[in-house]
Amino acid sequence: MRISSPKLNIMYKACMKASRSLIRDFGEIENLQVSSKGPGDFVSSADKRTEKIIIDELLKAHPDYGVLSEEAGRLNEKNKTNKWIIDPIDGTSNFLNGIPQFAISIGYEENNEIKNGLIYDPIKNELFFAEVGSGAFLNNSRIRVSKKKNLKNSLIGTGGPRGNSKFKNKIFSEYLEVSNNVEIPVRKFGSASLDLANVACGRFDAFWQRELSHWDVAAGILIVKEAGGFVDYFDIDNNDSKKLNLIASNSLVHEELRNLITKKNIEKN
Ligand code: 2AM
Ligand code: CA
Repeated sequence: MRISSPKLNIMYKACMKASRSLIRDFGEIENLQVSSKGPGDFVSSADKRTEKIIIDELLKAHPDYGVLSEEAGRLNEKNKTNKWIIDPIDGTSNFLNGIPQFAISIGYEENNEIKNGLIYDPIKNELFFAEVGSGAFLNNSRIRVSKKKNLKNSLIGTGGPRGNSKFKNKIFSEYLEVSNNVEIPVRKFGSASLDLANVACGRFDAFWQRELSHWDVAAGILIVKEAGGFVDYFDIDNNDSKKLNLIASNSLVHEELRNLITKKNIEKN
């Protein structure tokens, strides 16, 4: 692996240690699915176990750094300068159902700017990573976003809504609008971090999703940008800065996708 940055090295080690336990847990889920008990609580304990390994390793290297993580919330809140942003299992529903599409996502933020990002798919053994200003990589190779020029021929991913979303109608109408303007059906793979990784390496031409959290996308945003892509936000809710509505794509189809999603005749609630 061509990781020369000290920060990425720390993130990589923490991720690899956690992924060994995560892979074991995933194997166990496949067994539990055929048992009468079902996976149930086991999944949330797998989430917590993975998270603990990652946080312990990251804080071993920098005990005073802040942490924002999906299950554990915030740690070391006094430190406003340095922060690890962690999603121990992104794609939890896939994981729970034995579907091999989930990832560990770790971002490092300094003075509110994401400096390093790493997304690891332990099933495909694919490691996506980037350091600001140094390009984006998949395992040993440099990656770039696609060169697709027209949205019509693009392969696009999206996600959501959750059952309790207040924006279900909006989300469905955006989905319809985009679907009516592309030839290849829109994909919903259920792991936002891997969707962003797919944009970064050119498998997807674009991705959009509402109501994402910082830990879902911190690493992915940097990786897409470092791969030459565009990331921006739509319909920003000033009352809820924790929920991100994101568009990520190559720069060539960005405007076209953005226009469709923000079109005036789209359902407003
Ligand atoms: P999770 O698996 O860690 O919960 C599914 O569409 C993808 O979006 C997953 O990466 C999921 O993360 C993430 N996600 C986060 N918040 C979501 C929301 N409010 N609705 C739908 N998906 C959400
Ligand atoms: Ca997530």
